[in-house]
Amino acid sequence: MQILVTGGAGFIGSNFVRTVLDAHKDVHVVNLDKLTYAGNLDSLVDVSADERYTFVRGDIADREGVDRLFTEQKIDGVINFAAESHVDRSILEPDVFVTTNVLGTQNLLSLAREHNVERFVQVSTDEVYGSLGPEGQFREDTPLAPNSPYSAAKASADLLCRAWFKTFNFPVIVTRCSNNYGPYQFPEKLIPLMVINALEDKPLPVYGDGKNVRDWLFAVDHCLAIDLIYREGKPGEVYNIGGDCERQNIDIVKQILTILDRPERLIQFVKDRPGHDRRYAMDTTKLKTELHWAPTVDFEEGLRRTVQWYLDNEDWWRKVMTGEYAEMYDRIYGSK
Ligand code: NAD
Ligand code: TDX
Repeated sequence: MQILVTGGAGFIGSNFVRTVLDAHKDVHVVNLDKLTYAGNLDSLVDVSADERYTFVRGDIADREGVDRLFTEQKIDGVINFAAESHVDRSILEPDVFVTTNVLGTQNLLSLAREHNVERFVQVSTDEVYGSLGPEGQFREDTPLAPNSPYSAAKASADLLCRAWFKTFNFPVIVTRCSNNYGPYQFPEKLIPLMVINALEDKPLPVYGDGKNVRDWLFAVDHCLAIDLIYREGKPGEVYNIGGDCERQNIDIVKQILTILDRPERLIQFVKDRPGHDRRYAMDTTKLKTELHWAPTVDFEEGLRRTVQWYLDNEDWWRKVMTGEYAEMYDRIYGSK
């Protein structure tokens, strides 16, 4: 079986490529990635020589390029991770979020259908449901109410997937996962950004009152869920994935400082993110009861492993924190 993984050089995609090659000896993976600022082949050095792995540089929104790929390679299934993924960037530069997350997904769906691909998993997010108050959880039938340009673009792609199933009977499954953390995450996201700033003795910028809640899942557990859903999920369905692990941002930041033995005076409360969703929490009953999935790494253990990974892999993160990173950092935090 040969699968096309898009965005495989990113955080979750690279964890997925490794997980799937480890788990299934009969699987070949083609990784199509544009290598934006977030794509990094250093995250895949350990699999790059595997004969079951092929890398193709390209854009999911490029019709000719993707058509050529489907013509040259027999692709049985697609797992679409490729996206612009950072909410703060979507507030500053929304256009590319629509181009990649919406038009890119539509291009992939169209060409996958033309080439008779048998399975398509769209990797989506809990953010499409919007924001929760203090009670309740998102279910698969919770109405979509995205609040950021990022989540609006992801929700649009989810709706295109729905249409491809309803109109064309194309076998698409949508997965919606909560916040991931773990090795290889780009240091613009909360956990790696705080770890690296703490290591460098820089201020840790906490938005608003720091009491926004996210539901955290170790990335490999997300990857195992997607692999299971790819194999056993029902076409046309949506599956929530989450860690049953709600934490306030401020508590995570303090936990990181404790692990690193750094002082809390590094914490700096800054201007809130516009449209900042207050709380996310996922009801994962469907995935647990129908496909018997459960997370394997608990948060405290996963956070320790993640912090240790950044301590052990300074070369990896120093390389990605070059010119573009510093410029974007100033644009996001300079105004806060
Ligand atoms: P990431 O930003 O780390 O990686 C994205 C990857 O996609 C990069 O390798 C990038 O080069 C590639 N890419 C971007 N535009 C492309 C294009 N036009 N064509 C081909 N490749 C392109 O993102 P991530 O955190 O690994 O997220 C992966 C997917 O999971 C995304 O679809 C995201 O919406 C979803 N998701 C992420 C989280 C999370 O907490 N990170 C949670 C739920 C869902
Ligand atoms: O500097 C920061 N300070 C801060 O307080 C950053 C970067 C974040 N935050 C807060 C904002 C959020 O409440 O931390 C929380 C997590 O922020 P991010 O890491 O930016 O993630 P989030 O906005 O929750 O979105 C993530 O989870 C869902 C991913 O980036 C998305 O791709 C995914 O779909």
